[in-house]
Amino acid sequence: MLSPRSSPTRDTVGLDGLWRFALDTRVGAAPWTSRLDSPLEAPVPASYNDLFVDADIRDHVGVVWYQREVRVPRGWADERVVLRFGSVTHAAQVYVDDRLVAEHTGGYTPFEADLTGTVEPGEEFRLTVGVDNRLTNETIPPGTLSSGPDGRQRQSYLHDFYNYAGIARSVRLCSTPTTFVEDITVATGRDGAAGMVDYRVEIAGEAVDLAAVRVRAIDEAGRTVAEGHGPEGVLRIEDVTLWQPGAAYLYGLVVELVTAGETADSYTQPFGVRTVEVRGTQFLINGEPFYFTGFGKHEDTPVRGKGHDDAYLVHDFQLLEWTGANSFRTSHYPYAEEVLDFADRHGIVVIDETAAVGLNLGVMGGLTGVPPTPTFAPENFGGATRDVHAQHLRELIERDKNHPSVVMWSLANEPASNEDGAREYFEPLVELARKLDPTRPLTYSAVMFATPQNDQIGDLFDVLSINRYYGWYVFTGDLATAEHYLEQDLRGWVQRFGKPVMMSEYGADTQPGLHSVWDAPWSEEYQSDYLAMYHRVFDRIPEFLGEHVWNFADFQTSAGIHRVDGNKKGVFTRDRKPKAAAFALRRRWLGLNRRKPGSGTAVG
Ligand code: GCB
Repeated sequence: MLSPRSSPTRDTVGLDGLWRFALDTRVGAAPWTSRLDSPLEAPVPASYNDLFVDADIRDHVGVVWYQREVRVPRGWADERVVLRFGSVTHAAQVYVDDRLVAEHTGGYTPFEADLTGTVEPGEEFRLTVGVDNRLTNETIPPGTLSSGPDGRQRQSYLHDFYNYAGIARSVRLCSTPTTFVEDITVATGRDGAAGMVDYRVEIAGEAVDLAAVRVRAIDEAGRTVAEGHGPEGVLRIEDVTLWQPGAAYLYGLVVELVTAGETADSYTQPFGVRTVEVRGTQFLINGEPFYFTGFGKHEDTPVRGKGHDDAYLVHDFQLLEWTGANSFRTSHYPYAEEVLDFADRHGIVVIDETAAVGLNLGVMGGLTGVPPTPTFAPENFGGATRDVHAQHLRELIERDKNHPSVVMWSLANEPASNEDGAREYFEPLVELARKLDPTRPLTYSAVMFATPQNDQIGDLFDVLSINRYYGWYVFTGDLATAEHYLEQDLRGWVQRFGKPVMMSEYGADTQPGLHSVWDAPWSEEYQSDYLAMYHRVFDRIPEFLGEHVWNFADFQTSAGIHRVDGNKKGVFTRDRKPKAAAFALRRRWLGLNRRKPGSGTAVG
């Protein structure tokens, strides 16, 4: 699915701002036939949970309504009119006046509604969106609904981050010609000093048979560097400037549809020329070994929840650069498209993760990891869950396939890969991902109950990403014992699978301002010592290819006795102030990046 962009033949109108807002429990189930009768207004993009001083809204389980009027620009006669949502968490029903025009399930991927013929240029229509935050065994991520003694629904889920909901990304009304570029796929390679650009264009609409496709690649100065004809082909860019970690360079693929000698549609797809490959135990970008330094992140800020915010985007990337991070994982769901565009432009490497977090009933068994009932049983996460997971994977790859910053897909976070049924569940998903994108390696993040001895899926993937909390959830405060078991564990993965291993999570909750001369959990010194212990181990393992600390910043969680106003494993606080560990990481990573070629040239 193409990102909405204006072009000589396309316009976009932003619909962000304040929309009328109401809970369905207060206004009923069918407000789209009329004006929403509510005094509340909610901003788009934002999660709605933290906006109001009202526990009923924060803890609401079910549908909320958003509504606003939209005027279609006068000049859009004879155009195709499309409404585009960056994301609605987790399911949406979209009404134009009283007509249902779109439904979508999956809270972190975009969708569109074609309104051509439904709305009139120059006229206003009432746009109403029902937003459902419920998670079940047939949503990704999954969750469980129950009802309390007061008769109200309760939601529980198997991940710790708070289940923020709402219209968290931008909404746009877009025009395209009636014969239009529907999709573009770009894959790049190298031939000596030249860049090879494999492209495929899909077109749709009224006059598809009459339309010819013309493409050209332009460089950052706008100069044409290669040209081609037809819906697919290979362009050759002589003396190509590569997209590199820490040194981004983007070309544009200008795609034009020509009918009867006229440009019917025009769309420019940014792309970077780079290669990605796992060879032996190395991760190669442009043929050079790449060592990941960075974090697992969250889309999480005060008040806005998971709403996209450009100010935090810019600031977070500044802090990544400041710490010497060259990469991050979109834990635990696809992030806003603006984030990936920014990573493309600024040379930050991304591991792009699906929203499949919590496919693991073992976490309910606490530290024993013994599931109360098998995770992959049909009544839990069976074929129906996998179908939804597959659909989500399709939407993710379709959305993000052209981003040079995205170097690997992560299919799930901490699934029960140690349980029977895991292989049957994941094998078809791995096949699907490889079919949809043969160019990028695959990984998943392994939970602590999945060991080198009992994991059932590691051989299906290219990189083993390991989440471990030795020294935190186990051997708390005893870093010497933690160091011993961590090393044994990581070496076990290398030995069994012979694949590259990286740490996709390691971290310790830390209260800023708490200090101690002892190994005292929660103190700033303990977080630094804990990370330093992990780094000693990583540096002893040659097959190791990267370290992503959990987490970049503190983030909000659901209520729980082991969380005090959220998860505090951030190296930065929720409002992005550094804890002591941030300075320690900065010293290590800026030093590492200087020593290891291809690790990105983060600026000191
Ligand atoms: C994990 C999860 C992550 C949690 C983290 C923690 O293993 O992948 O989502 O936030 O542990 O801090 O407990």
